Amino acid sequence: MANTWGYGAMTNSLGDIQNSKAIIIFGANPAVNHPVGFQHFLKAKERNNTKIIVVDPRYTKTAAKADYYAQIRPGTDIPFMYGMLKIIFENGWHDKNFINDRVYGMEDIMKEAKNWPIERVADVTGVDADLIVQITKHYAQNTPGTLIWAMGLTQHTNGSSNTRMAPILQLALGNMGVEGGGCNILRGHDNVQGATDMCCLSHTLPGYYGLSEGSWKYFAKMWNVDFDWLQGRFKDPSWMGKKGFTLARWWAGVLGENPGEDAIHNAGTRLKALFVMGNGITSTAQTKKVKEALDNLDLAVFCDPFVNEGAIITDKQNDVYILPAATQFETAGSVTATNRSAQWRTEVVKPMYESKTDQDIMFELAKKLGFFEQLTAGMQKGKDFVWPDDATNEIARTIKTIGLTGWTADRLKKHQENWHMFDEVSGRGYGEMTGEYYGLPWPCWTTSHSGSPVLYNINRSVKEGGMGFRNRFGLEHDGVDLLAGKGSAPKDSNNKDGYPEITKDNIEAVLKIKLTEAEKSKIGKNWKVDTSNIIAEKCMEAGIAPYGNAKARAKVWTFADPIPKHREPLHSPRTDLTKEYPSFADKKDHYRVDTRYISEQTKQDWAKDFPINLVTGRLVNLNGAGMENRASKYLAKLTPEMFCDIHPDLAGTYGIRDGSMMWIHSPQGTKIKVKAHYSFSVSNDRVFIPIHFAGVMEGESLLHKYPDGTAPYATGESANTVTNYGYDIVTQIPETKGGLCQISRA
Ligand SMILES: Nc1nc2c(c(=O)[nH]1)N[C@H]1C(S)=C(S)[C@@H](COP(=O)(O)OP(=O)(O)OC[C@H]3O[C@@H](n4cnc5c(=O)[nH]c(N)nc54)[C@H](O)[C@@H]3O)O[C@H]1N2
Ligand SMILES: Nc1nc2c(c(=O)[nH]1)N[C@H]1C(S)=C(S)[C@@H](COP(=O)(O)OP(=O)(O)OC[C@H]3O[C@@H](n4cnc5c(=O)[nH]c(N)nc54)[C@H](O)[C@@H]3O)O[C@H]1N2
Ligand SMILES: [Mo]
Repeated sequence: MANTWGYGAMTNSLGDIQNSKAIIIFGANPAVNHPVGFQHFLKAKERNNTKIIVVDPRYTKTAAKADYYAQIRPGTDIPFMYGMLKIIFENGWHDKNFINDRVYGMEDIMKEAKNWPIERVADVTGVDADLIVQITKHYAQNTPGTLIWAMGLTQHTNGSSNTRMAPILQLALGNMGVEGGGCNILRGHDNVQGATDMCCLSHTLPGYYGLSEGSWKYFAKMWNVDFDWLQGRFKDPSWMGKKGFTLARWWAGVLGENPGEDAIHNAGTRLKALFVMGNGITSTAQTKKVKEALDNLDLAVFCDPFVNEGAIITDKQNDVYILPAATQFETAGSVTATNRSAQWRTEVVKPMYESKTDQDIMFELAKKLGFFEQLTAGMQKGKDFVWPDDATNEIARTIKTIGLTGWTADRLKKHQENWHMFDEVSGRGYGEMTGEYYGLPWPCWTTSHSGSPVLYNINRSVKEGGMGFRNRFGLEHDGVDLLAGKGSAPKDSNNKDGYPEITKDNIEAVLKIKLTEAEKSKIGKNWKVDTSNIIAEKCMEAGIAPYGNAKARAKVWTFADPIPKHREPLHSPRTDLTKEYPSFADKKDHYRVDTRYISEQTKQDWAKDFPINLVTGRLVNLNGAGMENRASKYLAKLTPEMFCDIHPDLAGTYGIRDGSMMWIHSPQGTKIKVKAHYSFSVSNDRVFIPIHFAGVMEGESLLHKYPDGTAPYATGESANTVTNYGYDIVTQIPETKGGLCQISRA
């Protein structure tokens, strides 16, 4: 499914959490959203007495299993982590050798941490100073500790800073590259990691190759198509290198042709058609804008096993199509799990009734549009390709950046057939599978490589999954060496120190080898485009990671904030703090749409009219936009209607009774009508609403719009009708975890 809201990948794995001495969770609720994976957390607790720390604005089911729980104000995780770092640095609990040898820019973090004395952190985050001290002490003194995050960190205007801050905390403690440590980011959808790696994104090619002409040419070669033909598909060559619209704001592409708010930069044209494959659409922030955009399309197509509620919320009458897509059980192929490991799937049943698999729908479309031949030319046998094997093998041949060379269809199938031959904690294979880790977690550098269960682990040889940090941003910056320090290369390496990424020109010097003339004539320019695989093979023999051995960057000099800085959400309940910690400057042409930051934040005193924090999140019985599960009688029955968790004290102030209806009003002037659920899981300055409902819009039922017999068992207002404007400065993820609202009796 083409959904890429998650950010990053697990450095370790779910099983490896059993090796952790401490677990700290920021903005994730695995007891509800990853209940199978959560068993590993509980096993760590039972077996090793591992303590669980939960930082979340509401008391969740995960918090109920925690030893320490901090009820943080939404959008203030950076101050919380700087508060921890200040205590860590002052007590000398940081890992000085690790920082010295393997981290760039930590001095700047130390400097910024000084600005966060505990009283200030307590004031900004709303968490007691004593509790922060206790949490820090426990976490710093019980290593290795693992740091978990999910959507509570990413869905903010400064979400990308959050997701840099968390690894910095781990780097400071030397918690990276070790079993039981790492940043374990709990990914979302089934195969969302695979969708990200294949770059169902608008700003990169598959495997995170950039949009440079060099990358396009490499892909043209691997896809077996003419570069000029590819380039000819764009209005002019310059558009080939530009980022596209994002899922979060495609609607602006339809509406934004008029200059003003959300003005677009799209080669002088608006978007006219929308093709949706595996997204619920009502899950997009600002659903009323989404509706307006749907209404204004020339053509809307939804490929979905269920009635996509995008087709329900629109008033568009003509040229709206729902194509019956088959489900995952009716197709086969490789998918990628949250820990970077692959899984092969077999078809359980043939596509039922008139449904077709997603790939067949895409093939049919490509035929009608006249480029089926080019679309499939990369698969070895051209027209007679075998699906999905040849597609998987094409990926293995092409994607070097994250090391998918070893992911051939045959190897992945063998792993599927031998599930029982792997250890649940380490992923290590037995018997016939000896020498391989389950699912060959990437990077899997060659067709005989073991896979890499723990990223950045220098205590293993590269052949067995060891590696340093990637050398990606040059050899030095401002005179500071960016390569890893002396003696900090992976085990059993020809080269004991830091080294650059491997190229045709430096391979002999770095690996301390001699290539034959025949090898020299075949080898590619660098490890990322070496289709001969000679670089990777030679690297394995020499114990060298093809991508180099560098320092992790705590400072990213090209970002708006080179080191993570606290910035209040666009709509913050603390107007006093928005002056001290203002948002970013407005950003023109951010994925083709002008995006407001400071101008929105300062437009008015939002907190005066909208004094309550709006927190959104998930329920265990429903998924995403929810149609899939609300169409199930039994799952729908568990939460038959849309509701709002509200503290009785807050509800009382507004005269809202438990079980009565209430309105939630947003700063954009939208509103939803939902049932009040009294709950002590939220404090009296915030409310919580689940994201899984649709079928009611601003108090009005849309039930009459479902095709006969397709209405789900539960309908309700979409949370996203009232989630606020606000988009991450790097990724454009909506600020769906940091808005404001006002409430009233209905
Ligand atoms: N049952 C079920 N499971 C799912 C899904 C589902 O819909 N239903 N969806 C899947 C998908 S796509 C994803 S991405 C994952 C998401 O998994 P999670 O990220 O765990 O999901 P959420 O419940 O959206 O958010 C997690 C927590 O973040 C908290 N939070 C909100 N704002 C902040 C903040 O500013 N700081 C901090 N520290 N916490 C904050 C919320 O209160 C919430 O408890 O779940 C996956 N699993
Ligand atoms: N306010 C707020 N909004 C959020 C979030 C939040 O925390 N708060 N979370 C965000 C996140 S992380 C995510 S991932 C999104 C989730 O939002 P969506 O991605 O919209 O969620 P799903 O309901 O899982 O959508 C998947 C759709 O694909 C269909 N489908 C299932 N299997 C197949 C298949 O094999 N082929 C095809 N073609 N279709 C299939 C389903 O029927 C469904 O309609 O919501 C985002 N929106
Ligand atoms: Mo997600």
